[in-house]
Amino acid sequence: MAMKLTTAGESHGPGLTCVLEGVPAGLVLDREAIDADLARRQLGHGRGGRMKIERDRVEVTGGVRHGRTLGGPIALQVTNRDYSNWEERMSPWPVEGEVAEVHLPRPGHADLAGTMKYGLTDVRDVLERASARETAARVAGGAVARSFLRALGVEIRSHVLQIASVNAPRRDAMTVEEFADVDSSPVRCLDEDATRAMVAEIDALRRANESLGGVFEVRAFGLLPGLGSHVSWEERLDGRLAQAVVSIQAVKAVAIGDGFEVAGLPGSQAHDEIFFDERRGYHRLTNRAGGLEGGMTTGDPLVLRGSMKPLPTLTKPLRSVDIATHEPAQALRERTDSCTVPAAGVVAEAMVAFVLADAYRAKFGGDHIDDVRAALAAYANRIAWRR
Ligand code: EPS
Repeated sequence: MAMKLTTAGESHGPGLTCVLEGVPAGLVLDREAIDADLARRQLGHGRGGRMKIERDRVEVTGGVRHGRTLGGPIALQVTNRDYSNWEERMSPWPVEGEVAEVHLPRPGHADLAGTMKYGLTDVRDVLERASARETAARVAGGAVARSFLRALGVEIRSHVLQIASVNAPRRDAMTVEEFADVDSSPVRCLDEDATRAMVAEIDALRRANESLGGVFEVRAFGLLPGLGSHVSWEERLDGRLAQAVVSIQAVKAVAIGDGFEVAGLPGSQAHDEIFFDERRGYHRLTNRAGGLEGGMTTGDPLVLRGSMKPLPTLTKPLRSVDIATHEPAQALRERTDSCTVPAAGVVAEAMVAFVLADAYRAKFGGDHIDDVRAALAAYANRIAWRR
């Protein structure tokens, strides 16, 4: 059984939809938990005026009855409150008045390649779908995947490690409990000094009409060894996770475990030696691999970082070209966020949740959540998994 997550919707259209397929029947869903993830995605110092308009909440229009999944596709909707300000410009149907086209592609956005590829003359026909507003739908679907994983003992968390030039100290082993207060930091960073410096950096660069990128980290706890597979490239979980996280708007790189750092180490210091004792079974004292070896989980926590470029919509725009006249022009200037790294961490949790949920579905099958639990218990017993 494979899972599938599909989103539809434009940034200023009527709303966003997520259809999630492959969730077993009998899973208890909590509407507040889905809404809590949607609200967490709206957080973060550096968001723009749009977040004062939206109050993202989920409407479930399929696949769930009385708080339990039915085994069919789950349809989730998030309304765009801002649509009321864009009804004429974004109506799905023809309108009476003239709607001016946008002809000024932003460097770093999908605008130019998108208009060329799809044969469009209005940049808005590309930017509306390319916008990171779409991630609200991913987070809604990811929250369902997260509920499925939670039923199997898996928890996913994220935090911010870097915003522009400010770095928080990287930590080695962490527990789920250490993330308890992460959303109370205005930049979702676990280090107080770094939080203060990040907020100051955002304020300073925003005043200078700049946008900011950074690095977030996602960790998943409670995974069994052997999710994913070494046998073919498509089944390698590291590849699937990297694809899912790099697909988040503005994310340019993913590191698993010590990712880029291991490149500079001798082999003797780059791996996690294997030990065995009766109480713990197989175990490691380090986790440089970030919980993945040979495209499979090792049973240690998954550790993954994503690097985000500074957002390409700038209040002091870069040089571009008018696609109607080919004359030099300044890129489109729109209301925007200056920094969304804290939100990107929440979106990455959702994408990681989806990929891990899919890996559990692939490995354990089952039509009802109890079938999945039974298959998982039999496997844990076969491999004598002790954690
Ligand atoms: C975005 C531009 C901004 C962001 C938006 C992503 O929207 P607007 O153009 O309406 O000001 O706020 O993100 C969201 C709406 C969201 O929910 O995250 C962009 O160009 O990608």
